[in-house]
Amino acid sequence: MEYALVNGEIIGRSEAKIDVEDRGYQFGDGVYEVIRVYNGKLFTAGDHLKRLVKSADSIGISLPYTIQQLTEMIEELLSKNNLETGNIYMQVTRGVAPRNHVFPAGNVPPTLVAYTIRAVRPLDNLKIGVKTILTEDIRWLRCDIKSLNLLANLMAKQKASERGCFEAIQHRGQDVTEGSSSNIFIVKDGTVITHESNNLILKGITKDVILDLCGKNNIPVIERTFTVAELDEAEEVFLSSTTAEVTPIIEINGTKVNEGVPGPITKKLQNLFEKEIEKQCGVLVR
Ligand code: DCS
Repeated sequence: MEYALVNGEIIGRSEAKIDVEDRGYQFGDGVYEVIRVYNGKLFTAGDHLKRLVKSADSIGISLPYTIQQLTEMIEELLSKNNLETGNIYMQVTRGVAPRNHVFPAGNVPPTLVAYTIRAVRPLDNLKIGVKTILTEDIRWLRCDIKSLNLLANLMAKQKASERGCFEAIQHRGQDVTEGSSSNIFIVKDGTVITHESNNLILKGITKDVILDLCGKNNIPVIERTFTVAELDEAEEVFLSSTTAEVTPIIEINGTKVNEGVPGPITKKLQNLFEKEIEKQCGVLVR
């Protein structure tokens, strides 16, 4: 039997019920996280939970649990579900109230839901790389909040999928922002470049691990906005996310990057990233 966490209680997943007037369901009025699990252990969970609290705070939802309590609850969930390799999906909404755009008055408790998803590592993508398209970023101006409102991201990803591609790289005018569900990196003159973490992108936990790994391993790195022209001319391009790790990008809008093979700096970072996973979660089965 699979279990889910609903408002602090672990119950059978099929018993979990959400009210039709839950504001997450009606308005997308909430925030979420996806946390990776390797060898039955949480990877970078503290950072994800901190970001969850920060996202919630920034839309005026205060979580009735500490990070310690949240950690204990999801650890219990993954052990009850015997999750070895996969993801924990977690979301918090502003709770249940009669439908009204205005936030409910009084002490409406937020709804907290978490469940587990079995998912092996994307080994083919990691080895071969993925194809992408470019698309205009039509999202709002608070992309730093991990909001449940993902329509623009879904539309971008769907467009990529219909063209046989894995990801859509978004740009605002001439500036590249991020993927529909990932951060984007280029390598130019041997330097790794990725968009600075401001309101236009999500400050990826994987991105931060990569920046840290670059720093510790003498790989030149800079956080700054880069243009579509720089993307087109890049020596290497890769994306990062909790589920995609460090994935090489080998094609953009039908044009090959680095002759269609993962580049040396991307491969080095993949290696360092795997070592980081192993440091936190134990040896990976390859
Ligand atoms: N940018 C966007 C828009 C994202 O949705 C994500 C992650 C990222 C960047 C990368 O952030 P992390 O490194 O912290 O994962 N999206 C999650 C999602 O919706 N599914 O998997 C990861």
